[in-house]
Amino acid sequence: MPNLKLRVAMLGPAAVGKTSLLAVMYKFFNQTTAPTELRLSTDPESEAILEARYQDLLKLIENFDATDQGITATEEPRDFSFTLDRKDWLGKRESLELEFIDVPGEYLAPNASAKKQEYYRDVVSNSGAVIVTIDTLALMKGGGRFNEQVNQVKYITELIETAYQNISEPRLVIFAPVKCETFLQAGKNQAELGKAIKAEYERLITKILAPKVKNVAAVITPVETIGCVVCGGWEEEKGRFKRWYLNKIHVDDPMQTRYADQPLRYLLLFLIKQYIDNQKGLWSKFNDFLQRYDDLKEALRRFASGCRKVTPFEILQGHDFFRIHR
Ligand SMILES: Nc1nc2c(ncn2[C@@H]2O[C@H](COP(=O)(O)OP(=O)(O)OP(=O)(O)O)[C@@H](O)[C@H]2O)c(=O)[nH]1
Ligand SMILES: [Mg+2]
Repeated sequence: MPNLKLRVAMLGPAAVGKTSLLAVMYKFFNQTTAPTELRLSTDPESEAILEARYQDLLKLIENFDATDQGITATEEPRDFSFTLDRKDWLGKRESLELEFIDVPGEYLAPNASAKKQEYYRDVVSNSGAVIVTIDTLALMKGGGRFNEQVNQVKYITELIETAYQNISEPRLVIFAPVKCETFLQAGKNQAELGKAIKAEYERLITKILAPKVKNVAAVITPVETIGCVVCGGWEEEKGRFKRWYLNKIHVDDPMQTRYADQPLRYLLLFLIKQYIDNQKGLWSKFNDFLQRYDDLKEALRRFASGCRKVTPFEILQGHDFFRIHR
C-alpha cells in the first residue's frame, strides 16, 4: 500500500470534460511507461472505469459526425488513485500516490443542495492542487455567450475564493482548457486561448489568486483530449446551450490526444520544488518521503522537466514554484 498521498481536485461543471481528462491522463502513462521510467498504476477498479471512459471517447470518433454524447456523467464523487514509482525501483515498499477526486459537475449546478456545494468546497480546500477543467468551445465559440452557462466562471471563482480563504501552505491551480482542438490547429493564433482565459477568469486570476502569490501558483495547460475533431457549430434552445456539433478533420483519423502529460508534469514539478524548499505542513510528509528515495526524486525531476512553457502553455503566477536550481 502506498503511504504518501497527494490530493488533486477536479473542478468544473457537468460535461466540461473532467472524467475524460482523467481517462486520457491515465492512458498516457499506460502507453508510455517505457520511455518515462516512472511507472504509474491504478487499482483495478479505477483502471476499469478509466479504461471504459477512454473507450467511450474512442466510440465518439467512430463516425465522421462525431456526436457529442460519448461519456456517461459521473454520478458519485470518486477517487482515482495514480500510484507512481520508478520502474526498477528496488524494494517497492512505498510509493507516491496522486489521488484525483472526480466530483460530479452537477454538485456545482445552481440548484445543487447546500450539502453538495459544501462538499465540493471542502474537496478543493483540502487538496494540494486543483484542476479547473474548462470547456474551451464554450469559452470561445459564439463570442463566449454560453461560457457562463457551461463553465460557471462566477461560481468557480467564489468556490475557490472561499476554499482558499485561510490557506498558509502552497497550492497549485491548473487551468486545463479541454475541447480546445479547434483553436490549436496549425494556422490558428495560439495566443487567443490564453487571452480568453485571462479575460473570462479575470476576477479569479487577478483578485483572488494574484494576492496569494506567495502561496499559490497558477498555470495554463491545455489538453486536446480527442484531438482529431473540430467544432462545426452548436444546438441551442431558447438561448440556452444544448450541445456541440463536432466533425472529424479526416474521416480515418485515429484519436490524437495531445498534451495529456502536461498537467501531471506541472503537478510533479510543483511537488519537487516543495521538497527542495522543504515546506512544512501539507508537504512535510512528502519531504520525508523523498528524502529517503533519491532515485525516485531524480526520476520525478526528469519527468517534470518536460513541462511546456510556450504559448498556449503559460505560468500565470508563482514562477518560483517551478524553478529548480541544481
Ligand atoms: N471535442 C472534445 N470533446 C470532449 C473533450 N473532452 C471531453 N469531451 C466531451 O465532453 C463530454 C463530457 O465529458 P465528461 O468527461 O463526461 O465531463 P465531466 O466534466 O466529467 O462531466 P460530469 O461527470 O457530468 O461532471 C464527453 O462526452 C466528451 O464527448 C475534448 O477534449 N474534445
Ligand atoms: Mg465526470
